[in-house]
Amino acid sequence: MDFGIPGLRYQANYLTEQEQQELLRQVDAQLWLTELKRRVQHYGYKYDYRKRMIDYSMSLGHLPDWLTPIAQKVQRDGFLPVLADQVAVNEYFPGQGIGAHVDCEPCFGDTVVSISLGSSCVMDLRHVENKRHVPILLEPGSLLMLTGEARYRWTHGIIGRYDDICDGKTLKRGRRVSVTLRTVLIGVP
Ligand SMILES: O=C(O)CCC(=O)C(=O)O
Repeated sequence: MDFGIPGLRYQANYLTEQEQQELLRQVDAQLWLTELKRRVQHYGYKYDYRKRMIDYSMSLGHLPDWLTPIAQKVQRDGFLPVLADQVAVNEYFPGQGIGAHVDCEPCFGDTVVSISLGSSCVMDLRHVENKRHVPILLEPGSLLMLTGEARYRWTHGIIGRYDDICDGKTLKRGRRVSVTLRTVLIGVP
């Protein structure tokens, strides 16, 4: 699907039903961090949301075995040029969202990939200068890739709502879990 945003790719049904269920099962077997309003998990490196930074002291080691196949698949399918070394899992219950932001520029590489599990939701993309707004329905099992202009010149965010209106239909939100894969940029210590 073409949303007219250079550097954005949306791939519906990137994961099969079975792959989605298995990934969600693994996510739900792990510990959650509760420092934000929504629960998160970090792998590879912890990310400091307040300072918007990452350094070597935040290394958590290699990605766990259960995440490696999905990181390899994303690289193999050409959505990330190298293997992701940082993964953030976000959990959203109906009413929860994430503020509009551009992923930390000095922290993460040129390409960011997010896989949706559970419920659908609408993500809002907004051009940082001309404020053009493009809502995108993220369906379960889909993959969103942001690179270049989409990564740096557009914010992305999710309004904390209980339902989304899409093509005139009201879509009730359920629990959504996203798995965001990135590469960390760190200068030589
Ligand atoms: O939930 C998502 O798909 C996006 C997550 C995100 O933007 C982030 O972790 O920075």
